Amino acid sequence: MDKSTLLEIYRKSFRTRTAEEAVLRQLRAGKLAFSFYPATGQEIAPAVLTSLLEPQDQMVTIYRNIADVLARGLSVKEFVGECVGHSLGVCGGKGGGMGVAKPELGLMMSTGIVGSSGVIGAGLALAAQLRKDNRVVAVSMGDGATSIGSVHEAMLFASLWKLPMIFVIHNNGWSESTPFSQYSVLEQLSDRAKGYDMPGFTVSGRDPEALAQVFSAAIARARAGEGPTFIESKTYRLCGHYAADPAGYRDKAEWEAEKANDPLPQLRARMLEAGTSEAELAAIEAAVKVEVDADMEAVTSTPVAARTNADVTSDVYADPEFRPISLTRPKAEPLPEGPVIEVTMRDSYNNALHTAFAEDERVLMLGEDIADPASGVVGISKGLTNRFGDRCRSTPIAEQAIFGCCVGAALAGMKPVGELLMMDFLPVAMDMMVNHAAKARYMTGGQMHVPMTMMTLVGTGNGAQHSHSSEAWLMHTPGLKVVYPSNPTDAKGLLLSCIDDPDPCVFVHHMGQLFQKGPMPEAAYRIPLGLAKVVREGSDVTLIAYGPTVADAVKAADELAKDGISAEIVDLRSLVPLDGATLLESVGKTRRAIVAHRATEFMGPAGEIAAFLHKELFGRLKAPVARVAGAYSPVPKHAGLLAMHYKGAGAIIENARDMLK
Ligand SMILES: Cc1ncc(C[n+]2csc(CCOP(=O)(O)OP(=O)(O)O)c2C)c(N)n1
Repeated sequence: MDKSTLLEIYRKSFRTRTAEEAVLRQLRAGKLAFSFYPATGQEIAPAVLTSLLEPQDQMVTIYRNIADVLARGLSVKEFVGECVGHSLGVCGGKGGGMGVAKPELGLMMSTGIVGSSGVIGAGLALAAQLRKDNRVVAVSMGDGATSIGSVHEAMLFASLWKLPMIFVIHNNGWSESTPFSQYSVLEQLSDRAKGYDMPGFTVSGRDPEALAQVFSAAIARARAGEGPTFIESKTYRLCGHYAADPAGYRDKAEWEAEKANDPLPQLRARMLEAGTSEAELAAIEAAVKVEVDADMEAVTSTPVAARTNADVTSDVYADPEFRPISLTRPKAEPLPEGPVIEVTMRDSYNNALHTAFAEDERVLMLGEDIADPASGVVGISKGLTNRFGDRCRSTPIAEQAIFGCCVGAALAGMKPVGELLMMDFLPVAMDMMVNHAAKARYMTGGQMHVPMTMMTLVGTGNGAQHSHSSEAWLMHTPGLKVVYPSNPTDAKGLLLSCIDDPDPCVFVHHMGQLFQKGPMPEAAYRIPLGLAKVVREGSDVTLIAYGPTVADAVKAADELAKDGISAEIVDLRSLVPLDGATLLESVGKTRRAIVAHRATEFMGPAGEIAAFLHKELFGRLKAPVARVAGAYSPVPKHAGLLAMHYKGAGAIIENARDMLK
């Protein structure tokens, strides 16, 4: 290694250590307060890695990120400011230390969810591969993280698709307070790579030359399109898990011995032995201390900029004015002129996907069995692979990686669509949707966004684990949008809007509707999210429905008309954002409302809608808002039980008659 490179590695490592010590001093003095995860003893590997990466390369790091982000060039002020939640922080203080990102430096995300850096990095690498932009993605994580499933999913995807990425495992001997020997059956973690046919290396994290050798080879391999490498950098965590951790769980003598063997002074000593002068090192150290002191002084002495109530809810969605229930309707363009064809819901989804793929090269689709000739279990992706190649890919059965890749690819500026075969599998993908897709914009203070779409099917009638409608879980997550169409015209327009949308969207569709036919304009068009549709006008009661319950409402309205009851039907189309304006207009007129959905009634969407109507129309309603929804049970297989689980049109009719008695 040439002298100037080694000096730069020393400078970076020393800078991390100096910043860390300065933070610890301030924490102990009570001048700063935050959860701090020092990387004492782990500074050298990030310094080496970042001196080999190119400016276009990207990194995804974890909560113990100080060494990674400072080595990549983040200022101490930006890092410490963010950790404290200061407005000087790189994300304006919204993310905190676990949310550090600066895309101009290739720092795409830090995550506090152990192991998730792997699948997100795989998505960034997939984008790099599809765009052929000569970019390598390095993901870092701890040794403990290699136990979690998503890391294995990431390794499989990376190896299978030869993604340009590097897994950097900082094995510091501890997973919180659990020593390596108590959770690993392997002596060296790099052996995990064998299971994925990936080169794996274990190297001393205190040896710049050895690290540079494996990192250079891995970077070259990734850039050449040969795929990922797994590198375990062996160190010892010289600090507690967090700053104030007394680490009483570990052997004192062992800890003292490791401290005496601190890699940083030892590197310094070796450099002196090899001919670097004391003056050269002292000059580097003095400059670093001046920089760190100035930045720490800035954080401790600059007042935190005042924030407003509006700042709490900005950076959740692209639109800073976004409200989950909107009182202003978005503007809709008229449907296009030209041929209108009769298609099934399935064909309308397929048509929308073909339109999106043809219009924009950034659109891609991932999911199980979706490539031609299978074209998905229900055929939604038919013809996409034949026409657009591997932008539409079948994946292994690995929902964390499917949606992690969607998050990563979206962070890189792609517009991924991930298919979640059935909504019952949502818990498996939930970390990616809830902790990453939904929170990325907020945690990065609006620097990053995740324009991805999850398409998911409900109601297969195949029992408790293949039929449940869980849209309320998603609606309860700030940062996600949720839509649910009821007919082919809306399905195409809403799906195209989801794919265009700068925020993560979930597009829910129902098995019972898949082969229902209806008209659909052939040309491309969009239907804005947050715009409900009055399907039928009426004066006595408003039936509020979405997806398959719109058909139930129509059936009920036909029956009620025979009794002389005039029902208005509102098809919500979009659940987040919810079109409060249309709801108020309709229910303000009829003064009675019934909300119908197949999701569980308790804590379901209808509860929120009822609360909204009761508050806004207090004193004007002629009856409490009624709900027709799923029973408080899993969805049964037995047809008779199923009919009682969600009672459909019959219950809507009964409630309306009761209200109008
Ligand atoms: C999914 C998840 N589970 C548990 C935790 C709690 N947790 C935070 S750090 C940590 C230990 C991680 O150890 P390791 O991956 O070795 O990284 P290190 O802290 O040593 O850098 C755990 C279990 C978490 N943040 N995320």
